[in-house]
Amino acid sequence: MGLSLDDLASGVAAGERPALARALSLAERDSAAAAGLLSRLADSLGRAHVIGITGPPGAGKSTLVGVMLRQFLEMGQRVAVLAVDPSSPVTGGALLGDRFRIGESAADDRSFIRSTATRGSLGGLTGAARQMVALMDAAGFDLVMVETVGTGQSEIDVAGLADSIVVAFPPGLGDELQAIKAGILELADLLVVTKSDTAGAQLACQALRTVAPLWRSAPPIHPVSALTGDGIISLAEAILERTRNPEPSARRAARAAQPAAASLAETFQDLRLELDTRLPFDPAAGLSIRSMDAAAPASGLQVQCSVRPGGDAFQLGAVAGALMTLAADRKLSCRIEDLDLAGGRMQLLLEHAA
Ligand SMILES: Nc1nc2c(ncn2[C@@H]2O[C@H](COP(=O)(O)OP(=O)(O)OP(=O)(O)O)[C@@H](O)[C@H]2O)c(=O)[nH]1
Ligand SMILES: [Mg+2]
Repeated sequence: MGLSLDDLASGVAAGERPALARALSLAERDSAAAAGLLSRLADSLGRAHVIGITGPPGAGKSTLVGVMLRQFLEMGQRVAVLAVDPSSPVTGGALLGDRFRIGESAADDRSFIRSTATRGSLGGLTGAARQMVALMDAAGFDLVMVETVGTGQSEIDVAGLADSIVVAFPPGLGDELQAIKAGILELADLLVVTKSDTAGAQLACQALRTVAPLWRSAPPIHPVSALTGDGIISLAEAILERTRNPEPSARRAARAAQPAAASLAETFQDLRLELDTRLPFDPAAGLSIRSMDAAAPASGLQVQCSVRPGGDAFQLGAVAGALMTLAADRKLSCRIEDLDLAGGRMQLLLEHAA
């Protein structure tokens, strides 16, 4: 209490844990004050590699984050974790064998775990969560891991925030769910099949391998088990490899760029053309993609997609995924408003990102 923003900023920049904890609470309750704090921390921003971890409820994200935290610490990294709307805590302990345990004191010095509840009802990441990630970055962590549950909008948000996007995919999802998740998969830099110790994990890997080449850059697939530790080291190495690769910051810069002054309708025509050159759609599916109310650009653009009766409705997932990525590249958001796989219809909404 009574600490000035200047004092708080220097505490955060010096990596002092109490200052960081206080700054994070400030971001949760007063975004204007947090913005003032972040403006004082401008010189300390942009150094951390932000890892977004998303995926459907119960995929094993929190468990994975806990295991990865310990693995990264063992690799000499300083790691902060932000769990957004967690339904289970990130502990890193519950499932792990001894070989993944490290001294608690070492973990204390070089790691920081925080949960936050977002106020957004759509499951999107709030400004507060973004500010919290920036504060963790300013505090000098090498890596910031952000866990968000995959409900739709949050993946798009995390995509704009993260340098590496990990999508956790549990074994045992049926065909239908797979198609819905296709939109999420398109955003992935790394696909992880969790719980590789369980039956069905191999099938899930196979299913992903057949789907992945549809995306414009097929992400690598990592089967991992938090229970046995299998695959954890190679996943951690793959992520660290990305921190050494200049592509992520270029991508972040591209995403941070100002949106073009084009109208949504113009941009959609653009997206539509690009989509055709990116995705090898099966002509037999009789795919139609069109925008509805181009006359009212301010309120977002409705996009209707359909396949002909008996056509492969799975293509709708591919369309959604591709449009989401192309939209994100242009600082637009694209989300699924309605999906009727049986009827072969899908409705998307394209908007300027908040
Ligand atoms: N067998 C096995 N079970 C796992 C593994 N990882 C996680 N689980 C179990 O899967 C369940 C869900 O794990 P969580 O880590 O809470 O999943 P989550 O994706 O964070 O879940 P939400 O935050 O609720 O979306 C728990 O019962 C875990 O113990 C694994 O590698 N193997
Ligand atoms: Mg969780």
